[in-house]
Amino acid sequence: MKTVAIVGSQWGDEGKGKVIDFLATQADVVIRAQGGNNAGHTIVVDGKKFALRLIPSGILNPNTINVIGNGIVFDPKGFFEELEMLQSNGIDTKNIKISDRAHIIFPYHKELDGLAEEARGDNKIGTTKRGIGPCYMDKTERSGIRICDLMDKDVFAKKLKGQVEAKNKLVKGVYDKEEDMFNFDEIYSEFMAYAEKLRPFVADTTVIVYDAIKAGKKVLFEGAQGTLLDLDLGTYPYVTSSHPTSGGFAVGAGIGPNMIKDVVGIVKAYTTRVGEGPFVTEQLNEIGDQIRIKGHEFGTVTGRSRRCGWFDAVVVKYAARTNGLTSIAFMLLDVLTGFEEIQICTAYKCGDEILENFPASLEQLAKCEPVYETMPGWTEDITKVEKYEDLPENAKKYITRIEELIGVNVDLVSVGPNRAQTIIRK
Ligand code: 2SA
Ligand code: MG
Repeated sequence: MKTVAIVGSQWGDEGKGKVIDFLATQADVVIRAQGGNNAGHTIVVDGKKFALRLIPSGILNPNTINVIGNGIVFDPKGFFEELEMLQSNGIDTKNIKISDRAHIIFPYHKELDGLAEEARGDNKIGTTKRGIGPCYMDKTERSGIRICDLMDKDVFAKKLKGQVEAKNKLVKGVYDKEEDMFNFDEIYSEFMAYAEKLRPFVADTTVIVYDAIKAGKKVLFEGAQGTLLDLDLGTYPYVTSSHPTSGGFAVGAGIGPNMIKDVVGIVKAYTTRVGEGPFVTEQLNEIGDQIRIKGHEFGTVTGRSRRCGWFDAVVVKYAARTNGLTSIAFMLLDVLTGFEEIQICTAYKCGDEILENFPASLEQLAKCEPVYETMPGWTEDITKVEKYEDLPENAKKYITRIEELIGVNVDLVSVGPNRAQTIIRK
């Protein structure tokens, strides 16, 4: 391992946490470069569970530097809740570095996230309501407030005043609120208290990441969400507002793309998604229910039950191409144990047309039917298998077929939630 990026290759929740946890124990630096506390994974150490949302997964290793990069939208309230949770469990949290360029999530972003969702009605995106979209809106609109602004109380007061006024006008003008919803003094004093506590963590993280890579350190980019939730490449508008793809990690950490050597795609043995939007291989039947129950397919942040379906090779091929995947970690294979037959979607049938590549238009995607290839299933318990050769023949056939379809090697297979339930192939 040198410089490795971990990306979700589907709609998130592919099991990135397990691979990241595994690699984070060896990493010198772990970086989060996009999104915010809309991400979430649970890491288990010595039987103890830690639910992380914003703080990088290297935090459980006292010598690892944990970077919250410039591409992050930073919620100080969420950050301190997580920090206190870790500290009360005796975890050393001094090695956290927060980019002075990261944008800050304010209470009005969270309110606006909820109001926008309500206004969308039947077209709602199904956001996590963490204020992610509205904060990135301010960033791209160039009115956002960054950590470096918060470090200077006069600059901060001026910018915040402007934003509170603008947001009050917005809720009255667009959302028909009769009164102001946001109060400058309240927000100012809450955030000034955060400012002093944040100061020791704040740094130009682009230098830290660059120097670490130049020095040959082991650097891990911890992706959140997944390729199909990417603002540019995902199922727009049912996407998140950041770039959870390998290109996004370079920008979000402030380094050149050629500094990221390996890109590991985390791929679930089937497909899930939370939130709205077309999903070609979705199984709204007992198959979907069986996958959901066996795979515990409920969100770690919002607890929402996930939509489940068969493996979609069109999606993963797209992820392999757009991320430049160099390797695949194949997760949750054990969840498929017991199905007599397993389907792989190899293409989409859209009217008379066969699509090999994932389409841009959701209207077209909604009309697509899956073209399935049927593979024989297996019944053997695979949760204790340690060597690839010892997997049932049909499980190996399933993996080989997926490698052929995607054109990337499966180097890791996960057969259960624990660290030991991981088969490394090379
Ligand atoms: P938002 O809140 O603006 O980012 O929501 C926009 C869409 O993106 C989806 N979304 C996610 N989908 C799956 N996993 C997510 N994060 C955690 C993770 C979730 C979890 O990385 O594992 O386990 O609870 C995530 N974050 C955002 C969201 O559903 C909307 O469709
Ligand atoms: Mg998750």
